[in-house]
Parts: sequence; structure tokens; C-alpha cells
Amino acid sequence: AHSSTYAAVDLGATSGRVMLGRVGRGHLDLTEVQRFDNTPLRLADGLHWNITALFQSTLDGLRIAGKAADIASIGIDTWAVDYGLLDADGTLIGSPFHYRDARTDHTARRVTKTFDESELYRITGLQHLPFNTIHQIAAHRTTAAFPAAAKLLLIPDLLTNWLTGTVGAEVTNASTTGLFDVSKATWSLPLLRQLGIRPSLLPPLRRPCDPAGTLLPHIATVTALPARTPLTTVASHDTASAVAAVPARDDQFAYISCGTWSLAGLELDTPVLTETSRRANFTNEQGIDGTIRYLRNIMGMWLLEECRRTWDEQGLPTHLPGLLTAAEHAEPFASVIDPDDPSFLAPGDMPRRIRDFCLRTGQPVPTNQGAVVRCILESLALAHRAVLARAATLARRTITRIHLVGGGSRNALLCQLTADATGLPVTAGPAEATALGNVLVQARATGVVSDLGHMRALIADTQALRQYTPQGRQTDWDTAAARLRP
Ligand code: LRH
Repeated sequence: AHSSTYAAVDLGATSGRVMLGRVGRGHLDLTEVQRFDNTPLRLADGLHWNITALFQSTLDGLRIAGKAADIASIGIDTWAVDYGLLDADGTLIGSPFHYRDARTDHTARRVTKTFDESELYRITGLQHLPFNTIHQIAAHRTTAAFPAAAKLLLIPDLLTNWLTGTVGAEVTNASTTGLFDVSKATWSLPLLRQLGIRPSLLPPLRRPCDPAGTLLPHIATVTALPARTPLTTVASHDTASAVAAVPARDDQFAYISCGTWSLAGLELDTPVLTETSRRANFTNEQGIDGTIRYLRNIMGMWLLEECRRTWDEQGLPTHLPGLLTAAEHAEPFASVIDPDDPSFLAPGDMPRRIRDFCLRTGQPVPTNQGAVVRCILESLALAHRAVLARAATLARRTITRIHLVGGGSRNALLCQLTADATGLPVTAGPAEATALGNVLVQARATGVVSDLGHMRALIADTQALRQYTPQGRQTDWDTAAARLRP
């Protein structure tokens, strides 16, 4: 049967991968070509991404991919909000900052003092996160680099620029900047004017399925790919790609895209821009086909990833299956944390910060690794429950099933706890939802799949999914939740 093969470059906050996706009639398979670590770089002025290392790994991955298959096109997605600045010659100025860099600690407050937060929300629909691009710019503009900048490119658009020379801003990712009008789906010119940002700094918008140029000759040479191999614009915000790949069969679902972050919410046709929604800190980000990703960020597996990094430094075991078995046997509901406490955002000793949180809130301090992991997973499940219940109320929707996608869907204990806490059935998988969403948008651009419904049905029909039914008593979760209320 006829099928086409696409390369998906998917960069996450802790690791990146290049995948090959083969799509045909009723057929979809994904293979990993190359996986690499994404290790941030601490320089004198703060925490950065090692963007040239990421680019090199991407090129290596593409070269291997090209040896394995004839690639119809390439698509790139990464985490949101971060950017590189290009000077008038198109040269990158400095290394892009990491959203966990502390420099926005003060500017975030400054921006919200200068601007009416309610008005900002009515325009952008964006949740307040200290690292939103708008706050990063407020910090950046006081440095020598900023006045030299001619263009601001979000990370996937920067990599696309290095591969093809084209300049654009992909719309799902643009919607996470705080400079985007969610109702009009364009950059907000009034907002840019108020902030004193030249509109020319921001590239023209492009949408998923739009062409994004062809490989530059020197790139075709180093990757040994055919000259003029095309790039396709995908939903370049990784979360938008993941939501596009949720294997839902109806519209009464909630999703949790669970990786470094847990992004929990609903897919809507129109944004919710009310004051209650703003105060509950829900975001209205763009999904594919003009859908709205109505969700909240929850700190996610970052808590566990940072614990493991600290334990590794301390010479303690870090093997995940072992830690999860220990967590299964640990005492339930011993202590719970608010995963979104600001103290957990920065890199550093996570077990210590978790102990401090428990001390501060008068709860028993977890004394071994199993207890710490149990505390993290139960706390994430509680946060999933609180956020989805709130989303349903604010958007006036009924949820009958949760789709948990991303790397976290491999964590059976987390999936079960999420089902137990919410009292809802959880369908877990695919773990590589983001890469699948990336591949299927490319397949759509070339006419191999037709629309979002078709994309989702293809995933539901071809990918291995696991079902979890709620167990235990809801009242135990009510009691645990009450402990977090001041
Ligand atoms: C997840 C993600 C999330 C953003 C954060 C910066 O990878 O893109 O949607 O809020 O990273």
C-alpha cells in the first residue's frame, strides 16, 4: 500500500528526539532515530539553552533518518515561550535564555504593574507564568543585546531558519508569548505599541500545514538529504502537537499532556476570557485548526526528574522502575504538596524543597525515596483533579474520560492515581503523542490524512493504549486536598 515517511524533530526541556513516522491508508507507525539529552548551559548572565548542541544533534538525527528512509518532509516542535534574537544580518545574538532562568522574577511583577492584568487577559487569554515571553522581553530589553535585535524567533522557528533560511512565527507557539491576540489570532499591535516593541521584531505568522521552505544547500550537504527536501510548519508548540494527537473519539474528553510539565485541560472552539477564568489562571492557547487549548500548567514530572538528578549527585539509586515500585509500597497520603508552589520552579535540590514544603505545612517529612516519589505522584494526581474540575466548571463542559498522553503515560502508578483522584476513566497513551502530532500535520499538508478527526481516529486505531478505571474512595482524596488549603 502507498505510504509516506516524515521526519519529526521534537525537542523537550530535558531531551530531544528525531523520529520517523510512516503514514498510509489506515496505517501509522513511528520509530525513534536518535535521542539526545538537552542539558542547559549556565553562563555568567544566567541559564541558557545549548542551542548549537541541540542543532548539531538535530542534524545528526536527520542524517540517520535520511539513510533509513526517503523523507517526504521535516517538521519541528519544541517547548514554548523561549526565543533567540537575530541581528540585521540574520545572525543569532547570544544563546537563548532558559525559561527557568531567574531574571524574570522581578520583571514579571513590573509588567503586571504597568498593565492592567484584566485587560492583558482579555486580549491574550494567557495564564500568568513568570517566564511568558512578554516578561522575558521586559528583562532582556535592559541589556545591550536587545537594541541590536532585528527579529525575535521562537525556538522551533529559529531552528527552521537555520535549516531553510525562512523567517516566520508559527501560530500555536506565538499564542504562548503574551503578545498575541487570541480572539483575532494575530499579533496584538495595540499591545506591542503599549509595550514599546517594534512590530517588525515579530515575524509574519504561519500556520500548521504551511510550507516552511526547503533545506539550505549546506544543510542538505551535511545531512546527506536530497537538495530541496521541504520543511512543513507543524503545530510547533509541543503541547499543541500532543493535543492534536489525543486519540479521542468524541468531544467529552479532557487531556493531560504529561512530560516535564503536566498540561491539563480541554479543547474548546472559543476562548474563555472571563475574570473568574483569569483568576483561576487558565490559559487559552491556540491549537490546530483554530481550536483553543484551555488548560493550566502543572509542574509535572519535572519534580521527579529533578529529584533523580539530585539523587544521582548524592550517589543514590535513580532507576525509575525501582523508584516506582518503592512508591507503590509507600504509605498512601502520608504528605501532599502543591506542585505549583513557586519554590519548585528553578533547578536545584528538589528533595530538600519537598521536605521544606512539608515542614512549612505541618506534614510529616518523607524520609525515603519511595515516600518522596509517592508524595510527588499523589500530589500530581490531586492537581490533575483540581484543574480538570475547575476547567469543566469554567468552560461549562462535561468530562467523561481523561486522555493522558506523553512520557508520563508510561507511568502506570501516576495513571492509576489520576483515575482514582478524578473518579474518571483514564486512557493512557500514546507516549510519543507530540511526535505523532508533528508527523500527522505533515501527512495532512501532503493530503495523506484529511482532518483532525481523521488524525485522531488513525492514532486510536493504530497505537497501543492502556485503560485505567477509578478505584478506592473519593473521600480520601477530598481529605488530602483539604490539607493544602490554608
Ligand atoms: C511543555 C511546554 C509548555 C510550556 C512550557 C514552557 O513542553 O511547552 O506547554 O508552558 O513548556
